[in-house]
Amino acid sequence: MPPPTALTIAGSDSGGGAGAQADLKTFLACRVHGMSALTAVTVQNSLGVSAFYELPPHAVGEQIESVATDIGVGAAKTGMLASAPIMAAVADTVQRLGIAPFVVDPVAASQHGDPLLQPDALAALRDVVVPLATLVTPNLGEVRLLTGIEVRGRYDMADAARALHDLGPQWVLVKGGHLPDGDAADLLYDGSKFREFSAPRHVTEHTHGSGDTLAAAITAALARGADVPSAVEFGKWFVTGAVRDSFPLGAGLGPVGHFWRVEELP
Ligand code: PXL
Repeated sequence: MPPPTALTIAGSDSGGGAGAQADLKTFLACRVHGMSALTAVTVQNSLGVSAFYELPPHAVGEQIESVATDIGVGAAKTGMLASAPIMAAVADTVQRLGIAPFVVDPVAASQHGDPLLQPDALAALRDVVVPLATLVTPNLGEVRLLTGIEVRGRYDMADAARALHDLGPQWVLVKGGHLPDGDAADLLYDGSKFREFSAPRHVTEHTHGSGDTLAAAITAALARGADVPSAVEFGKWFVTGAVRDSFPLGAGLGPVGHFWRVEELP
């Protein structure tokens, strides 16, 4: 029996810790066959992103169409989408081919704060891509960019989730990991019910790729047939282990460890 399949629509991280590389490593560790439609290539190491080069929007759409019409896509996720024209191509292709479940990680900047979106692309992310999502997974910086809401504590997270849900996705996961203290708590909302997912916080600066890894693990679980709350629970468990297993690399920020569920070799 072939494994379930998952597709990432994302940018390449030459350092291997985030982006499409993190997604594919996560898919492997979660035992799904990973596929990729690259949107852009970043020039990046542990010190940051020094440049990125976009693919033509039609090339992004063609990659998605090629794998969806032959191999099939059990679930898909987006990461760095780079520009409004690429977002339009992704939205058009995903809608036309009925690709679902569709997880949108609304990536706007790297862990170092380097922008991963053209300045005019935020409106397209909010108006064209987020409304198609089965689940959207913003961190608190992305919440502010998408809704204008500044989350300062747990109580603001519910308001933020409501505002995000009003943009049109089926489910919203507001990630509270950037709040200053307490456990790393995320809030899931489907327009009627809130559910909190909490995990002990591991203090490390080596968290490059943690958001991508969470969204990819959720996508893998959806590809394996889980419903959204179970997939989020699985994703939270997977990324918590990966953050615990993160490691230093280069002179800057190291990545989360995708090996932690992979068995030792003889
Ligand atoms: O972690 C967000 C992210 C997504 N995609 C690419 C990235 C990063 C962060 O650096 O480089 C390609």
